[in-house]
Amino acid sequence: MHAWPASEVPALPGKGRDLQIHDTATQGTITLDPGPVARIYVCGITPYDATHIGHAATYNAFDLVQRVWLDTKRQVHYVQNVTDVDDPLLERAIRDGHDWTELAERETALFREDMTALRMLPPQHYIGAVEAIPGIVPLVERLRDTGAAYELDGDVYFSVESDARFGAVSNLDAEAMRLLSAERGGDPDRPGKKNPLDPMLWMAAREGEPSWDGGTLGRGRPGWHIECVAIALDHLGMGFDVQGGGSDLAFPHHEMGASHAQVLTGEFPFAQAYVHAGIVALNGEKMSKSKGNLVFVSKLRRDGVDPAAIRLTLLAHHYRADWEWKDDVLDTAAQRLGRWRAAVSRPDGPSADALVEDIREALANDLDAPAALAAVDRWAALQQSEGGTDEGAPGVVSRAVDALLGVAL
Ligand code: 5CA
Ligand code: ZN
Repeated sequence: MHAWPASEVPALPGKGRDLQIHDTATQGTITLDPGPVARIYVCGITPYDATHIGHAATYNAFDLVQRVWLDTKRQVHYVQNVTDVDDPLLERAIRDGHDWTELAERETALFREDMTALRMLPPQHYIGAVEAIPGIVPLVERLRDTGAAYELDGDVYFSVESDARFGAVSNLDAEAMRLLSAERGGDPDRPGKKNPLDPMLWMAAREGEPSWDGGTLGRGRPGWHIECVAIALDHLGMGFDVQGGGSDLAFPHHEMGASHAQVLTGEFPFAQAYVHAGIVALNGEKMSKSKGNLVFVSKLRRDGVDPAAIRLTLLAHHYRADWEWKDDVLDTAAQRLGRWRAAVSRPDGPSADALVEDIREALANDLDAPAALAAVDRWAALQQSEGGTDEGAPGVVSRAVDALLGVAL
């Protein structure tokens, strides 16, 4: 699949410092130490509805991770998937009388437009589940052949007991895992499973549903977790720096993915850090396609909202916080954008050297975007009240806000 066009990242004087980030697995802040090429996998959308603000907030967090790395003069190798075949997509296509492939293509195209408008850096590899199937099948066969997976009425399940480290990503107790498994695509109540938590790796072909050649597995389609594992191992390999997604992916998705990969390769860890963004709500409930309480990025754009204001709204919330979308969050961001644009449009201003370091420091400290915005606010206020004589300053601020926060002034 193709991704979307990259917006330019302006070069800044000096160099940023290494990223410290909260890791769900160790439940603490760790300093990442990527090589010259930092590696990140971010779980992509299931394209049965348009990009909403919750998605955008999560992708904003991982865009910041990359901007911090780029500012340390590293390259970034970024991989993202598209879950372009899965139960919710097929159910929605049937409900609306659409062809599921057309629905997936249409919503993925819209997602690309939204990401471009929001200046999110594109992945180098943007891979659909369907195109990953030839790589998934041998992994499932290998898990089955080594006894880490078993068949149940033609479907193939991963045995969580094959991984001594199972549970170490999300740190949940058995009861919490069981509840979340039922809520998030698992089938803990299906009779015949070795462990209720065991997730499906390969689903045998169902009447009326799409299916693919699965070699010795028979026709069918892949489970959700093995999809991301196959794509990540193919393009990044074990031990990549960051596995990212919203906090609803910690369990079961990232837990199962780590187990699949660790059992497959005998290596540890799958990812150095498991990083999870908070959940955006609307009217007191998680914004979600299944509930339908959504604010779409594309709708806001059609209504004439500046994408930079949408991005500033996301940045105004710490990525780990759960927050609620309200009408005034966008007004506040639009006003801030107006103040910043006025401040950088003057020919000179107060020195920006300290500001660039403040933004760098804020972001390197567990992506504290609100602190970065506060620093720019202070510079803009000083520009407004006292001005300054540094002729390069407005340009430096403009470039720093673009390079580090993805906002074009
Ligand atoms: N295709 C899978 C990942 S492999 C999936 O979860 N797709 S999704 O479309 O449901 O979500 C895409 C990303 O947006 C995930 O990281 C998810 O955690 C995040 N996300 C979904 N809803 C919200 C929300 N309300 N707030 C914050 N992030 C969200
Ligand atoms: Zn995923």
